[in-house]
Amino acid sequence: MSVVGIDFGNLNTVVAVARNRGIDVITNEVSNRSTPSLVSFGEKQRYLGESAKTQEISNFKSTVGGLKRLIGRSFEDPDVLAIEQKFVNCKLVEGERGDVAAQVTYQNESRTFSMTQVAAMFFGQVKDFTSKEIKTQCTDVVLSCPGWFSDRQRRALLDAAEISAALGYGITKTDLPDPSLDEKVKPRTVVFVDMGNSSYQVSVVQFVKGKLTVKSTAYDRNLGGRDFDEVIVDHYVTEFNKKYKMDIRANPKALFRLRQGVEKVKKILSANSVTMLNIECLLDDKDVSAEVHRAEFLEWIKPLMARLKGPLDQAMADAGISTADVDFVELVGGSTRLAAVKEFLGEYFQGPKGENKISTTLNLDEAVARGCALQCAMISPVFKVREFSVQDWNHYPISLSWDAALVPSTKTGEAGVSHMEAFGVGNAIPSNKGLTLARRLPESELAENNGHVKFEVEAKYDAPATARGLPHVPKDWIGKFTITGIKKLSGDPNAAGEGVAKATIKVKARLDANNLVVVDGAQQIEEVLVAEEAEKKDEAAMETDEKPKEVSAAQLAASGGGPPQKMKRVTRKHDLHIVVQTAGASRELVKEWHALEGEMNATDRLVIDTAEKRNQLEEYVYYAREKLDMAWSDFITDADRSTFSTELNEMEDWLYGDGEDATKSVFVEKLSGLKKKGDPVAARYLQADERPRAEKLFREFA
Ligand code: ATP
Ligand code: K
Ligand code: MG
Repeated sequence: MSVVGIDFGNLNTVVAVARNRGIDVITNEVSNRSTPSLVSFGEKQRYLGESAKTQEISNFKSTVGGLKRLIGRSFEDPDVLAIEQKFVNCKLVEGERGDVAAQVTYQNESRTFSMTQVAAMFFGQVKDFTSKEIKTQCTDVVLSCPGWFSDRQRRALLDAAEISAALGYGITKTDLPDPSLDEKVKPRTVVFVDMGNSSYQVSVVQFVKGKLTVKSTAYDRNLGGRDFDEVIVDHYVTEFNKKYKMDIRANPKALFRLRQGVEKVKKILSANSVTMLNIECLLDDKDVSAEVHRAEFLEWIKPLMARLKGPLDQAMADAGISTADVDFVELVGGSTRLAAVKEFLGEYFQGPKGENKISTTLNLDEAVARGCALQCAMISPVFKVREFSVQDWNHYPISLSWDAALVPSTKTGEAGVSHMEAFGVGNAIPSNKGLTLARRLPESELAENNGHVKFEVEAKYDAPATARGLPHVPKDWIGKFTITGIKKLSGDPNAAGEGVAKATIKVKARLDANNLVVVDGAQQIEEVLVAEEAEKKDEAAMETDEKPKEVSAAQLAASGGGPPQKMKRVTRKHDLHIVVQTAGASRELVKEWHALEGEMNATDRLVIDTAEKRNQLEEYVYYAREKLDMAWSDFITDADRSTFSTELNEMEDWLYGDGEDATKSVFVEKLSGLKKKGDPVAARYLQADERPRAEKLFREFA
């Protein structure tokens, strides 16, 4: 059993595992503590993570990045082409279900993969190196997910986790702090500021012993390190055009290389006041260079720096605190290394005596992954974690609605009410919500539907969500829950007097730990007056909810009941069936993608295995040739040696000629053919070599 946290970053992904002695960051197959979030589609195979990074320039248009930004986005989202396409080298197109998809060349064919699929490919690789490192299957996983993600984006992440198979417990969680903070047991107000490659998030968190409560969250989902790079890029595109007469924007590869060069410059400028930007053969074989000063960089980034304050003010206001109430500020994400950002935050939260509240207790690159692993440990049944609970904060208002025409007045609502805010801004996560609704049961509809009718409840984002930064969600739609099996019950008093029967329905809605709306309970409620005797018999047949209540004579008289002492009011209920439709991919589609992923994975493995077998054959050719000349020479006849040697030479020629594209089984067969010749010689040599040693041993022990 393993308990793993994955910080799925737009640029880098970090994995942590919870173990009995604490939480460790896992290194990947090349021993790095973070892995590029990239997938590259090749002629024969896919390259994932680190190996995709090495293909990024040579396989430019078929290397896909921006997975986190693009997963679960609809193609009609205006940000996709206006913002995201700028940072992604492959072509973005509309895929299944209107989702964003990547168009690439894979196995010499043009192929389209949804971002859910591409993310699943990447998660598969993460799962592989993690399983290797922890020496067990990667089973329970918590994936990080920015608080500003919509329901659609969250569901796509979970779908991707499912497609990659082993992430069976794929649960998302907003960024959580490192568990070590819990050691500071006094109630504390901590502000987490996370700025990574693509977005900026602020959360106000209160720690009380054993409990973390998120007080507010605020975001600028389009402000991150890549935007700081872009202002430098803009500057040098213009300058190099003047200086070297080159149109960098017209050449995507050159633009990408400039962006890479500029990112280095940006990092250096956090510690130095001046540095050089040098790129060899940027365009038309021309090298470019420029001296970049921190002062000018600060000037260029002013418009970006001006955007830092808004989310901070908003978070303070939503939490109902002032900066004076903040004990310390924890920085997370690579871009909080920017000197300008750090200084700004220091000043914003500065204490009355000029204290700097910026704390560096966390490893800013690994804190999120560690928090995810901790969260995973908390929800995993087999892992014992010290009492620690987390209460999250709902960022977008969510409402439930139903068809007003079908719902006349109920006990809890007014006539014609068909909409309610179910989970407002700041609502705790997780949390439950009960709804009591009424449904008319027209005889004609009952007759048409075999005595059963249905009732639909829809979940949507409420209008203010957009102002709070909700990414484009088609029709603000979250999900539809169709409650079926509603029938006309015998003694429903609602039926009396209106000419049309009415059913009372109780719906249980909840905001789950993933911030997803779940409707997983619905019951039809019936209140009936029954004679005490009849009720006892009835109880056996039907589940009764409440204890029978004493009913006043007046009430009974009004309802036309019999003698007061003999009657009881009883609530009966029966469970209704719920059909759920969400913004996630359908079961069938997830299955189809899962199967396709399995095939592509098998192809990759075959390609890798084939290369390995080819290598083994090649190595054996060199090994046997060397041995024939030296160690084996006395153990083979001259004639045999010369044929074997010729065969080895021919094999070498074949390897670099026709054998280049041979299959795995051909390599295996050829290797075993050579070994059939070589092994007996090797055996004779070994025997001869060992005899004197054995004799020596024998003498010593005799
Ligand atoms: P996101 O959180 O947006 O999904 P991510 O988690 O992949 O992205 P991080 O790994 O936290 O991002 O940070 C990467 C960003 O940090 C890059 O844009 C990088 O340029 C920037 N960065 C890293 N080191 C420094 C530094 N020393 N100075 C300035 N920026 C830096
Ligand atoms: K990261
Ligand atoms: Mg990040």
